[in-house]
Amino acid sequence: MKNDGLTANQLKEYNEKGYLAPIDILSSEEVKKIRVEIESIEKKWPDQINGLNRNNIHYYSPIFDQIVHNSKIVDVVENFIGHNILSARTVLFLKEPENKGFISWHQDGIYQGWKPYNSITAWLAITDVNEENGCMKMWPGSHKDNFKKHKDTFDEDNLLTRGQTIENVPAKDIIPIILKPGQLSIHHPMTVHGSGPNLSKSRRIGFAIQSYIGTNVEQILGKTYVQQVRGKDDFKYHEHTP
Ligand SMILES: O=C(O)CCC(=O)C(=O)O
Repeated sequence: MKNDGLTANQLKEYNEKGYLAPIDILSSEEVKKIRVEIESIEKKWPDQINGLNRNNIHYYSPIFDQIVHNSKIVDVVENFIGHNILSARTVLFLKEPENKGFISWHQDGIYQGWKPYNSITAWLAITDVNEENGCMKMWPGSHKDNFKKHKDTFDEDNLLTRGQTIENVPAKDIIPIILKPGQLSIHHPMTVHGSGPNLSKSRRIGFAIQSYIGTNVEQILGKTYVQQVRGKDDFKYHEHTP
């Protein structure tokens, strides 16, 4: 799928299913540089991108900052949330080889505290991402049905903080999001999704911008730090970081 402006069918697909993938963004050379950057950060500061430190790598790594501001990604996002765009936090989702870590079924928007739901999560594959290594899986159309009850399980292999999960997700409807390095998937804040463990012998790495939000979006649960990505912020609801 080429990202030279989304087609009417792609726009329709996102609106109907609550996600869109794959979208070509980075070349293999660009992806190689990101792998080198991750490995060099890990060498210099071994605990820097573990656990909670997987958050907001774009604040200290220029390469990740460039991804957040990548015009191809922002062009895609603009189709859905308008021209005045902020980025909130980012997460480097790194699953080590043969690791039990998984992400239970959830909707991003329920905990983000943003209203209106004018936001979108963008997830960039840094490695091949497939069913064996724990790709994301989506429940198409689930974004149309409001928020669902999340049960806290505190499962130790669950990479979500409270192991929160939606029960009774219909297995027959689930679609795996298979991506090549440099490809993007995007999803709506109410789309139910999750991901399985990495059963392969290599790392599975994805970089999620969680999320891009329209400047008209307010925070009702806590505080959001943002960067201006495109357009201007006439609302000034959030604290801007450099
Ligand atoms: O990387 C994963 O496996 C899941 C990521 C996710 O749930 C998200 O970006 O919303």
